[in-house]
Amino acid sequence: MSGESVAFVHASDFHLEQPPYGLTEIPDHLRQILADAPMQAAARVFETAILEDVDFVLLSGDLVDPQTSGARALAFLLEQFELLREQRIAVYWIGGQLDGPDRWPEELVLPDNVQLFPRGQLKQCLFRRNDHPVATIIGVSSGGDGAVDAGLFRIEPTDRFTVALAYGRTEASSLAGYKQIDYWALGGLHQAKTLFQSPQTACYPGSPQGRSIDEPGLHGCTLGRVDRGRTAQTKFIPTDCLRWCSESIAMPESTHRNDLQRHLRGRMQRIAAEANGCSILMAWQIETEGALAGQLRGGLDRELVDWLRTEFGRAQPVVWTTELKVKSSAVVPAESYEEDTILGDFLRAVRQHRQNERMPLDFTGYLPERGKNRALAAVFDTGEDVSRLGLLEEAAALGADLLRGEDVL
Ligand SMILES: [Mn+2]
Repeated sequence: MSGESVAFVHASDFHLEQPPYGLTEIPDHLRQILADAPMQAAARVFETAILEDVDFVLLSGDLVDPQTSGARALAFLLEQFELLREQRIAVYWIGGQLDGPDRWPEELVLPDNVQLFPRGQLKQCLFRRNDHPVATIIGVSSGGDGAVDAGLFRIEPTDRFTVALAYGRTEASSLAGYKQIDYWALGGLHQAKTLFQSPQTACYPGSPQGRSIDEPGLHGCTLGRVDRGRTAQTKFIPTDCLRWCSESIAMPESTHRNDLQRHLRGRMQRIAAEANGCSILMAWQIETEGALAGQLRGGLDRELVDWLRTEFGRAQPVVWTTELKVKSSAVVPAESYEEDTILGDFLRAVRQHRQNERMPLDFTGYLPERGKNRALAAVFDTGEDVSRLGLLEEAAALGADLLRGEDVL
């Protein structure tokens, strides 16, 4: 490609059908922000492409589930593609789990600047400038099994800058042998991840908008430029309008609540200053023992959440506290497990669940009738051992706090 420069934006996993989730309470002033966040973030991706005057946009799957998103999201995508067409920006799009070519409604005709790649077999496109081929773009929509089939990407070597669009899990070692491919535009991960960089690059840009506390921190897209040779210089561009954060602070057990508040205020001021206009959803964890742990579990936690929300939750930028949890390492004393009390019964039940991993944690009995077979039930379906053990540990500590001193039934 000797001397030709190329610029592009790479993004994936818009998930326009999925609003942010996992908040137990949603204040009125955040409703609209939450509802609009996925589309706003995607709009910023396209804005970036136009402002940076790129040649093409690479979209690596899971932009939208056409079956559940509703018409607004589909109309939005078409509108954005049209804006890019007006600017003569090409779009190369591979389908992921949700947005394969067979799932896109036939009657919604894509503008002619958009190339949606087929499933199952690699397709090769040439990006031309003034009729002169400048870059090769190859890609394939996901076969649905969630992994990149690297074997599909063998092509004849050329001297042009070459991009491969692929969706799903993969590793650096699976892609490193493909010397012909300069930039792997990967999709399917919601957190950004670079597998390798320079001279060749393989990266997942992540979703432009985090959806829950499991997708914390900055979200955005990747801006790439190739000036000389075939190596892309990349830059992460934040696009999220709502950011999930969590912080943990350790406090000695003798800490007075005023000192804890002063500490929290200082951290919140710093978080607000660094938010850069983005709304922040903040989860706190206080690591402490003894007296302070007792006070927090006994209602101070709720008071602090209310105070943090009043002080920072309605300011500009919004820093909304989603939760404040207490974590103490103090173990429940061994003799409590042998007590002939309600606490003893409770702790023995917890211990049984801890020792026998196959014993299901069945919470369905505590769910309202309507939630039993639905989304709410899925939340309690604890698949991972890590969360199971953590949950049981927390249950034991909470039980020891609340049940101590109760007699036998
Ligand atoms: Mn996804």
